[in-house]
Amino acid sequence: MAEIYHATATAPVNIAVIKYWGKASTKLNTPTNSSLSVTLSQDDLRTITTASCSASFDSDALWLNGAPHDVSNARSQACFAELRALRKAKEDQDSSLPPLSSYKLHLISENNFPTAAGLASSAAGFAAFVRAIADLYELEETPTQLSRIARQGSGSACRSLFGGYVAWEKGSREDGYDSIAVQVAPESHWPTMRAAVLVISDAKKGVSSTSGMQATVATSTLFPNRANVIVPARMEAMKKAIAEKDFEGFAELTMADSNSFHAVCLDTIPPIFYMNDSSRAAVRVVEEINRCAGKKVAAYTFDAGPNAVIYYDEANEDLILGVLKKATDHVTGWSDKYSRISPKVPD
Ligand code: 2P0
Repeated sequence: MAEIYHATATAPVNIAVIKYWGKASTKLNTPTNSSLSVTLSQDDLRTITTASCSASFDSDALWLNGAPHDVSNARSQACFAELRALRKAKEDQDSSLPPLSSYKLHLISENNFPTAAGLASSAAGFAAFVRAIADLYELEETPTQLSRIARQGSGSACRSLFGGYVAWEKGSREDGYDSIAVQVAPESHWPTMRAAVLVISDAKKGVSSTSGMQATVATSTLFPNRANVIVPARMEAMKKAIAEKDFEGFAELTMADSNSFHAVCLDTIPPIFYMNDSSRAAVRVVEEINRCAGKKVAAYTFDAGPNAVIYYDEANEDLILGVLKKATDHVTGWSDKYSRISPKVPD
């Protein structure tokens, strides 16, 4: 029986505070604008993936939460090809290495997301996919170098190779080589940041991110201003707010950018609705918390679905979670479950 080589890796979920929405190149999976996210704790939300390879395997294969998944798509194939090329270069330099680059790969992947979380999993999924194969191949590439590969699997995945506060710089090269993720600050820089995930629906989203963003780029008249003017300025302002641990600045930018993203979705033809009445109730509750506090102590953000992620500082936890808990009794459509998630991950 041929030897089986394997390695296991985990990757966390990230939630963007400056949103990625729009592709410059669908082939390279490069974005129209840079984005910035906070990585959540692996204790709460993560994908764990075991990659194995062997001369005895017949084909590349992936099992996700126990079910077989197709890997013939261009995105998975791009990740396999790039990682194999890096391994092959190592083997060419050192003939004592086993020829893993020529073996088929098997991937077994599990999410530990709370069943009703309804959170996007492609970011953690492709980050763990790339990390596990890189570990199996004993690649020495840095997380930023690997982010270039994960980006081709799913854009937001490039940010899940880091903990803390992470920017995906859109890059300017034709070949996408400089469209990569970098850590803006480690988690330890601002360790009191917290996030609550308010589950509104765990249903699969109606419009996929990929088709939604392509429709927005093609039809929204608001979109060019967002991508070319608004977001570049917000990226700089957000990096400054994080550097200075300025929660009010962070909150203002986070909420404004979520609203801007959902506005360009509404401006798409036909319009895309990710937020619903229960999402909007969450916005009103956060606005009310901030009004009563006399300053911004909570910041909502919504991705391509109705669930709210609410960032706050640990110092205000009792206030924020207390109000959210009370509100869940009155707002139709909110699950009584919400997760308090710490963005703490090892750096
Ligand atoms: C983000 N989203 O920055 C934004 C905000 C959704 C809303 O990244 O086509 O699944 O795989 O590159 O990464 C979702 O898009 O899209 C996303 P693909 P992805 O987190």
